[in-house]
Amino acid sequence: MTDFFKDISPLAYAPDSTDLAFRHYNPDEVIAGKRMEDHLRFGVAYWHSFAWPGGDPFGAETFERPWFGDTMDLARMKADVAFEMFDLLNVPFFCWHDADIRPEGDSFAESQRNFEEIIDYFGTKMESSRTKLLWGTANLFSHRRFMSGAATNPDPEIFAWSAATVKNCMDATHKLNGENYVLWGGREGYETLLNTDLKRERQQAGRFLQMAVEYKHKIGFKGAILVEPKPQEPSKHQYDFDVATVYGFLKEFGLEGEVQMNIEQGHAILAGHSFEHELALASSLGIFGSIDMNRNDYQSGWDTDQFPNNVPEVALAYYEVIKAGGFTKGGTNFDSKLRRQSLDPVDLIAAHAGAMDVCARGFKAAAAMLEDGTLEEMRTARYAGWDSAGGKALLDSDLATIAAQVAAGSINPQPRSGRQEILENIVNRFV
Ligand code: XUL
Ligand code: CO
Repeated sequence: MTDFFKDISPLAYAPDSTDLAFRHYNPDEVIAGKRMEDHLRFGVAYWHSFAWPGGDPFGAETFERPWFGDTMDLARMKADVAFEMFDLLNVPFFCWHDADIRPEGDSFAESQRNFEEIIDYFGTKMESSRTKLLWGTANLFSHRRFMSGAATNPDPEIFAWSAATVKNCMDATHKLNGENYVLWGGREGYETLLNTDLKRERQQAGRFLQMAVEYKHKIGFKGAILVEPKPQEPSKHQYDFDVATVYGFLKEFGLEGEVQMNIEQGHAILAGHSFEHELALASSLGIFGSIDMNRNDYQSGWDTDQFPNNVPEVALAYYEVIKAGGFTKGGTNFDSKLRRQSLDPVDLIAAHAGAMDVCARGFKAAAAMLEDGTLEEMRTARYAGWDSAGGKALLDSDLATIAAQVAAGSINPQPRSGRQEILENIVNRFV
């Protein structure tokens, strides 16, 4: 045991508590036939909670964690504290990048040794922990070698280094029985077209993703491969812009059916969409996988990775998740970091507990809206014409036949209300 969380006890479900507790998240409560914990499948992001030092463009580290430093002993202490927090929160999953968990070595081989040692340390800790791995991923964006991209780099040696890194991260995810493997291409894009061969870079990215899928099958990894779209930041333009763009990319490289989406709230907003738009689109394309539930600050217009705190927004997102059939291998990962003034261990616990409660409230509202059924009935009624004989025949017809019918006067459309305010009022009854 470390003493990092020494004054904090495991959090309980205590709806009337004014102390550190869950007031809405009750893992065992059954909703729509399933335990809340099994619906929501919460995950802690190792990087923001344990590796991020609290810097911003104007100031460096504000968090002075006792495990900060580049030794293996400190990496093990970080793991000890992380698993202590997973226990306090009773959280079922966590996620990592290779770079979050091990010190960088002087060579690839040394980094790999460090990484494998920590993966084995995780493995031992997981034997006596209830927290499992939601996903692993490779950090192919922080080190300066990746400044011009990983798979899309103009230098083939960086492609090779990245491929080797992904191989090791997939092996480790497989070893720890991870449920998914994620690829987010933060620097798979460009700063200026003046120095960029866009066509070549997209080909490299496509081949790289094919290699990851081939390797998954080679090692018998049963988890899902997930791509996480984001339009920009850190690159000015990123190739995995949004769900629609990634779908086109998967089709181009023959990967539809092999790859699903990890959709992040803040990334959807950066792309000019709502979160629920991205979720609904992925579901309609059959590529919905998992979510990163963290919001941006709407004034700054940047990816601030804050813990969720807006119940109505979260409710609309889970509404789409439930309609998509819910999570199978995916879950709700908090890719969220504290504000840099939130220095204390209790801030870390309160941030997660509050986020879990917000998600629980949103999820319950979403399940109740679906159970009530009015929204779905009104949507179905809006499209009823398409279920009529005439509506069905239309799509099998042709322009000339349709034109003749319209000219004969048998088709005479009348505008009908879209009922948006009434629908919004219905949502408001549940949130
Ligand atoms: C960055 C981001 C990443 C991915 C994993 O915006 O969301 O943390 O989730 O690489
Ligand atoms: Co993310």
